[in-house]
Parts: sequence; C-alpha cells; structure tokens
Amino acid sequence: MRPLVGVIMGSKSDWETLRHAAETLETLGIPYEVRVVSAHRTPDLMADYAKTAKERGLMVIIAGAGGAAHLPGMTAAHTPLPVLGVPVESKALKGLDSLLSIVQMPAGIPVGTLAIGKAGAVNAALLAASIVGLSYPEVMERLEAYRKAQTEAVLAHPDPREE
Ligand code: RP5
Repeated sequence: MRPLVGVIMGSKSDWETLRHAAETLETLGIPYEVRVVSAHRTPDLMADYAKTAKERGLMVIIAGAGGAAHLPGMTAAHTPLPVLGVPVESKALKGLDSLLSIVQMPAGIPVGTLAIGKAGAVNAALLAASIVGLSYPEVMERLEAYRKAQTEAVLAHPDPREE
C-alpha cells in the first residue's frame, strides 16, 4: 500500500529519535515512508517534498529536527497537510532550542508540536494514527487496541516494586 504518513528529518543523526515514530507506525500497521530532508542543506528538496506530498497521497507529515529547527515550519508552509513537529534533543541546549524553534510558529501556518525526543516521536505517530484513523476505521481500531493494551499493562502491575 502506498505511504499515508511521511516521516522526514533534518539529518541522519535524527534517526535515533525518529525511529520511534517509525516503529510506532509499524506497530499500528500504517504505511509510511522515511526520508532525510534538510531545510538548510537541501532546501529545494524540502520544498519539492512538501509541495508534492498531498498529490502523492500522504495524509500527515511527521517532521523532526534539532537546533534551529526550521524543517517542520518550512514544510508546513508548502503543504496544507497536517505537519507534526518533533523537537530532537540537541547537544548544546538539550532540545529546548529545537522545541522553541518548532512550537513558536506565528499565526497562519500551524505545526502540531510534540515533546522533545522519544516521547514526542512516539506521540507524533499516535497523533498521525488518530488523523489517518478518521479515514481508515481499521487504523482507528488498532489505535484503540494499542491504548487498551497500555491501560491493561498498567493495571496488571499495580505494585511498583514488582520485578
Ligand atoms: C538539524 O541539525 C538536524 O535536524 C539535526 O538535529 C541537527 C544536527 O545535524 P547534524 O550536524 O548531526 O547532521 O538540521
């Protein structure tokens, strides 16, 4: 099946974070593609990727970047698709720079911004599942099953000292 979610990142070094989004999409059986697309190093590729995303059938773009993280905002500027931004934890400022770069979009072009790092990557995929699930009931069912299993796992082990 053709990809419904595009997972892009500013650098190969972001994969360690974004792979958690990819793994979560796989768990939920959502077809996706993965690309390194840099706002700074490959600006033309970024514009082309974003401009053609909708006609290629993507429904959501997950964009992860670190530091002066322009990728999610610039991607959103070139497509009407929902863009979910994942701030990658940077060495110098621990990802606070990435977070503020992504979250502080001026009114007019939104980026749905998630938490810094792995939690943000996983949640971006879950949010993508909620969006895709509006058109694909089987995806919504798998998302609901994922959440039910998560609840049951917590309830099954109420004692935090348990090994
Ligand atoms: C950003 O610069 C990338 O998203 C990455 O998080 C950061 C560092 O990139 P590399 O120098 O590791 O390629 O554009």
